[in-house]
Amino acid sequence: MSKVPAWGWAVLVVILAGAGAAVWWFWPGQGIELPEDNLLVNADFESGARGWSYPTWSEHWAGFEVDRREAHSGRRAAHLEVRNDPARSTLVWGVMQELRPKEFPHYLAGFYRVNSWEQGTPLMYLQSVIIVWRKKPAAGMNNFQVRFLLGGVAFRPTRMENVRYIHFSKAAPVQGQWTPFAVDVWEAFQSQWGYVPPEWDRINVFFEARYDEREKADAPIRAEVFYDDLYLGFSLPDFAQGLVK
Ligand SMILES: [Ca+2]
Repeated sequence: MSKVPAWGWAVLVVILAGAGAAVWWFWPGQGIELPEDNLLVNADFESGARGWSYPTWSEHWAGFEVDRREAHSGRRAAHLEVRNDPARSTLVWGVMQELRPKEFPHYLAGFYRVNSWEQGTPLMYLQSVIIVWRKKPAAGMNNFQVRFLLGGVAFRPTRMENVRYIHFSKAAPVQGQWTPFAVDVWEAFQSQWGYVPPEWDRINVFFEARYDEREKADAPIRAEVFYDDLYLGFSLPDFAQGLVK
């Protein structure tokens, strides 16, 4: 039986480590496991924009890209390139899905990443929004919402009858790293509206970067924002343990 020299084992270890790294790099969706009951389609953006949209009819919306600039899992993430538009005092970048689940989702979670953040105006922030569309309008409202503030603003950005806010963070967004967030949607609707919605026509969920009420004299705005591995469902993802607001 021939004896393998020590350098032989060292070479083998280097080869196996390289192969492992290659698998990690090329295998889509690596890096995170989201619960299987996720209501969101293509939550890791590895299938591009499939399942995601935004309110194209709204003059306040600028949309999104899915690209390979950054990725929390796999190779792709939603990319929001926030830029000042002098013609619009309010502008939103983001991704949206429209859902008709049988039960009201319990947890919302995911990851954002901010690579630059030049806050040229006070109301510039990240948020996730859940809109519940009623089957029939009540109290003059055809929908009611909870908006989860993820960073950039320490107070309520707007005052609208059908909107309530929960702060996940009042600080400026964390820069240069993927940052997890998680909220208890049932608790949010219970505390803000007095009940967990028992029925709905449909539910919209948004993940946004935006500015509001920008004055023409305000400093320029620039930000690079990414979202990846988003979750809306009935289980608390492993990464979200201890994070929930
Ligand atoms: Ca991804």
